[in-house]
Amino acid sequence: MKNSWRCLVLLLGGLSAATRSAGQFAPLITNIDARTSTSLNGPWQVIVDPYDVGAIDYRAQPLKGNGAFYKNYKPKSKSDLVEYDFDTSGQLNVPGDWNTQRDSLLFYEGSLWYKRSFNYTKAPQKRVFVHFGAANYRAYVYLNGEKLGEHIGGFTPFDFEITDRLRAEGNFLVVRVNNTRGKDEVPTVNTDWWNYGGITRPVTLVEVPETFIQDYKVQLRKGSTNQIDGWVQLNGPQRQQTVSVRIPETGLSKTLQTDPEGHAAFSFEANLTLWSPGNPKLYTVEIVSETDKVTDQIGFRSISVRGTDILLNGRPIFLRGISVHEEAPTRPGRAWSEDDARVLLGWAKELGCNFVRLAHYPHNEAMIRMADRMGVLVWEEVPVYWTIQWENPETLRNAENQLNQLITRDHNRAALIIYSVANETPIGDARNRFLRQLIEEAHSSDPTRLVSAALQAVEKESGGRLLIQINDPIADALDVMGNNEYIGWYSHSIADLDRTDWTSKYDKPLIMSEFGGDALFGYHGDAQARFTEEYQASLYGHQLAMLKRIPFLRGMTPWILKDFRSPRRTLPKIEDYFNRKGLVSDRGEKKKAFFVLQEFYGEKEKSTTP
Ligand code: GCB
Repeated sequence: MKNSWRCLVLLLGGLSAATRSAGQFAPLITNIDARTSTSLNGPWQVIVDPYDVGAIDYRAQPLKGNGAFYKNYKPKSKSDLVEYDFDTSGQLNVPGDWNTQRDSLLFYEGSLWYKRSFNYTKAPQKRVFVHFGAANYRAYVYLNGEKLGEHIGGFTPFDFEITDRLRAEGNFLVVRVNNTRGKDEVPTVNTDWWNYGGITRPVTLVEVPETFIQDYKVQLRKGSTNQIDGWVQLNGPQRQQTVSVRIPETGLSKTLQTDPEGHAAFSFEANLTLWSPGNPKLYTVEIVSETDKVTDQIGFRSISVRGTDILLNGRPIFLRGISVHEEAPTRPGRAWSEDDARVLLGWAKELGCNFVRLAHYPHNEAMIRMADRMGVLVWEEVPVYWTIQWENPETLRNAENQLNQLITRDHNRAALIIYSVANETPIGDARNRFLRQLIEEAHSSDPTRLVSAALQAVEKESGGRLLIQINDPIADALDVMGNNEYIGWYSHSIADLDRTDWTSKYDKPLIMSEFGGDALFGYHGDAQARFTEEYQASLYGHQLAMLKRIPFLRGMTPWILKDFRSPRRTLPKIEDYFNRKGLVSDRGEKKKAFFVLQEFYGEKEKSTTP
């Protein structure tokens, strides 16, 4: 619980990393859709500001006067000098990345200012928050010319209270979003995905009672299939209240008393139909306080490991997965909507999946909620990717905050079974310490789920065989080992897959979290020819045969469901700034390898559980 409402909202903070100071946490309100809310989605006025002229003066000092864009100042006379105007600068849709809404912004990295006006009549004795699903990467938020605060991290939610700053008419919300990459950031400057900037997820005004239910957890106790453990957290002046937790369908109702901090923990037995991919049963759960009521749809299942097995509801399961980036299925750019989630998860199900790896950062909430409903198990991840500043305490704090914001948002989702704390990070003392801290953080913030990381193994030749061993020292702290390998693409040949054997230093389950190769949809040739569908299909065939021989393999999430944009992929006519390892093209066409994996998963499903 200790981290459940931590949120990296920097109320002070300057313009550069040097002046930034973390540490002021605003409460994160969960389950926004169940609250009284007003959407601020739609067209916003925008100003593209590559030099931050709306924020700093020519001596690089923060602007305070009317030149600061957040003032939204209008000239008072014809001699008044004002060099910006939101109203005539054009519009972009929120939510949405800016890169795919305007051709000139495709590669843009820098600041862009958003402005949206609204009227709001607040009901008496209510409080109002402005909630952002996410903005990449840094957001500076202002209401009616005054700063509300800042948020760092491109993929997690944040909110600010605006109760005392609202006017009935003519409010203007201004947000400067900056997606400049930074060496000390999470992720750092080097990735293999598009740095989509902007307010990429919904913006919502949330109205709650003066004392409201800020967050709660209602989940099965670790290892149990009939004991519900949980807690409720109130926020507001009247913290000591009687609260009840009800599951009407089961007739369950538990009454609690919150303490002076507004907190109450509970535990009770329940006879439940367990959630599983085969039967994604969700119960209506009501949390009712004296002043507030929140309703959620919650599934109950247990997830654990025993030796090299992963147990869902106490029974071994093989995770038939696929990795997914957060890109829209049928249009360019970031995904964010329920429809996007339905199509992406629909393709995964068509492939025969019971599992997805949402790489390499927290995806939007619609995705995990849809996974709950469709019965798809989920691996969630924070963007601790390749190399970051392992020695930098601010970088660690940033990663911890992103992890905790993700856990807070999703800790009631049955589909969520694994938190991954890192992807392909180089072994070393500082990195080991950094990751151990994150693993410990994930375990203590949410003991009911498993923790993993996508590692890389070491290999050697021996008597004509290629021997690969998983021996990363941080694996001893993980529940499940992830491993990425690209035999037949970046290393060795496809034929080498047939002489490869895997071992592990640890008695733990393995998920092969990546393998694959690029193919341009519709490009055909023989199975030796790079970038053809035939090469990719052959690679999958040999990979799957090799994977079958790994005795401790309990799942896989090949790379990747759909082609995705990446600035690293420059080859004309083939890549054109897309990573082509998708089983589905960027236009939704299925490649040959899709059907190779589909057949394998079909057989696997017959021979294994749920
Ligand atoms: C990896 C990375 C992933 C890349 C992929 C590739 O190992 O984890 O982010 O996109 O390889 O296609 O090279």
